[in-house]
Amino acid sequence: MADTEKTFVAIKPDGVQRGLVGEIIGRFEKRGLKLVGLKLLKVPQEMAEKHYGEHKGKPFFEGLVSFITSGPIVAMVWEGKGAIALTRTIIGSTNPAQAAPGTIRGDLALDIGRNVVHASDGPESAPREIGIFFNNNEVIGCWSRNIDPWVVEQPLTCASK
Ligand code: IDP
Ligand code: MG
Repeated sequence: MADTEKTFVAIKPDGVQRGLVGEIIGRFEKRGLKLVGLKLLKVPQEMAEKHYGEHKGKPFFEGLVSFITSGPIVAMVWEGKGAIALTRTIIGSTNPAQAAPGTIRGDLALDIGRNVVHASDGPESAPREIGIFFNNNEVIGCWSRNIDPWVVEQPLTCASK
């Protein structure tokens, strides 16, 4: 059974510009994930290069960094059972042309360079990316919702997290 995890998700500048913030946040909320961190920010150049460090040297790197720094993004931390893999499923394939209908990219995007959303791709990148965008005291990783028992059969209590 998958454990409760935290993962980093961002609505990229195209998603903010297109007025998709509410739509995108709503998809994670409705799935049952819990919002534990949220901010609107303009990403500084160095932060963008660090976040996308694994892509340095690739042909799309410069364009990607200039795109991600071009306007405000919505940075979020979502928590839930198996949240890291689940969030990747919810956003869909990197190239929206191949993303399944029902996914965020499959429903709301069509170009790989304007794919509206980011999500950490695994258990190493999730804490790394959360740490780039959030201080510890900005992640509220221990709040319980009354709906939790309606979302998971055995919700974790804060003490056991
Ligand atoms: P991911 O966002 O699904 O994790 P990555 O391979 O990590 O995909 O790539 C990071 C981002 O870089 C993508 O979301 C996309 O915005 C951009 N990107 C990746 N490959 C290309 C490409 O071939 N052309 C243009 N942009 C790309
Ligand atoms: Mg990635």
